[in-house]
Amino acid sequence: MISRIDLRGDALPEGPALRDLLPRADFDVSAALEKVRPLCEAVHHRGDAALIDFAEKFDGVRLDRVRVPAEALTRALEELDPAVRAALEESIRRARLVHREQRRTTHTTQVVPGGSVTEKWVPVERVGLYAPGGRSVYPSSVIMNVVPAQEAGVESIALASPAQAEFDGLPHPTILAACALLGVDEVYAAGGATAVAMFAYGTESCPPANMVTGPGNIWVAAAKRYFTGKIGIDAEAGPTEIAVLADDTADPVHVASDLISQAEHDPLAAAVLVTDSVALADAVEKELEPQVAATRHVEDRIVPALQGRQSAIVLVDGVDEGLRVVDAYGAEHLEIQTADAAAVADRVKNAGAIFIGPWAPVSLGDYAAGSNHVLPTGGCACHSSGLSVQSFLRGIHIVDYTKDALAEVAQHVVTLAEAEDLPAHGAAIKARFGWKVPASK
Ligand code: HSO
Ligand code: ZN
Repeated sequence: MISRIDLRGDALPEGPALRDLLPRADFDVSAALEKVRPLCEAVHHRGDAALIDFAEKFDGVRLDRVRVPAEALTRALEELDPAVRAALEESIRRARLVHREQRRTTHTTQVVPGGSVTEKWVPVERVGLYAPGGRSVYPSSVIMNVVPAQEAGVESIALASPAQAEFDGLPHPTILAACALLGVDEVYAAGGATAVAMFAYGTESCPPANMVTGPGNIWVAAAKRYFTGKIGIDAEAGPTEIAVLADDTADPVHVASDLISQAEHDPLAAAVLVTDSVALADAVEKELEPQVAATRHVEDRIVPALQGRQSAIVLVDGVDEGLRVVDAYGAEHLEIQTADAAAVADRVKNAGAIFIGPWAPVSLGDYAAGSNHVLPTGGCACHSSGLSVQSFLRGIHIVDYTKDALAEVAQHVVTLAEAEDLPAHGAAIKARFGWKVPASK
């Protein structure tokens, strides 16, 4: 069901070579880029008419408008299963608790008397959030995108999700209900790359956005790349990944169930167990069979995900070596199921989110820990973080210097300008002091 990679003894290389030995999905966004270009340009030139044609082609339903009417949002909330409503509300409440504390405050640094730099945090004005609606319909992802944007103070929030033929061309009703719960009333039935294009270019019914965030398939990732530079994006999210660093104290039933939980997302999802215990590796492998047999989405997602080259059990000599492996891998989600799990977690350098011990499975984080589940995949955790309030803020530096404060550093500025062969930069300083630059202190 799952392959093994033995990195015990001399098989564990030093340095960057380790990364090449670790399993990873093929997720070639550049190849998809050429395919999304014509879709994006059709939306640019034909606006809503193109979105309506694409919904017919890809989602099999002819829309009479792209914007979801307010009554449909109200109705979706009224008809929502009360248990689902209660769970969504609790998820929102916890996410708000965590994200509210991420707010940045304006800070002024007094560099010299009379000279200060203030960093002011300003929310992006308008964001477009994307919620997938094909293989996956994730109202939880609506929460994970909307809450940080709202807590950042974004004034204009729009959401797009694919038209569903079985719901008269509206997005999935649970997506609509989640929007209604969150107070998002601007919702569009648009899917994949064309939804990203709608936000990037704007159409008759949807004003353009400054930023697009949200998970999606390879076409969404390719469209985000197509518009990079024109609009802000969160990340080109790839297939979900879980890595578990475990020793012989871990419960194989828990480890197997957590690996399967993320394999359930996609045939390209990755499940990686890193352990120094052959007994645990054997027990987890044994445990996978009955657990996989007892769930859904087996043949189309879980089995190909576990059998794919992106998933493996990696054997190492000890927890220290395991830490080197998980740092080289940079998992989207990393569980630590070892003795002293918190201390081990503290030593991890690269991961999108870390889950400590037996009572913090990734599923908890996916829905109701309060943490965000939009996290860097494909090793991007080595340089990027997950979605947060910070993702929707811009820090603007405000420079405020008096004449004396400028005089104090004027000569240094002129010297550096000359060193860079940019005399006009120096002249902009000299002109303020009658062309005689005061000596720097
Ligand atoms: N594990 C996914 C998020 C998700 N799980 C949504 C369930 N629903 C990526 O972090
Ligand atoms: Zn998940």
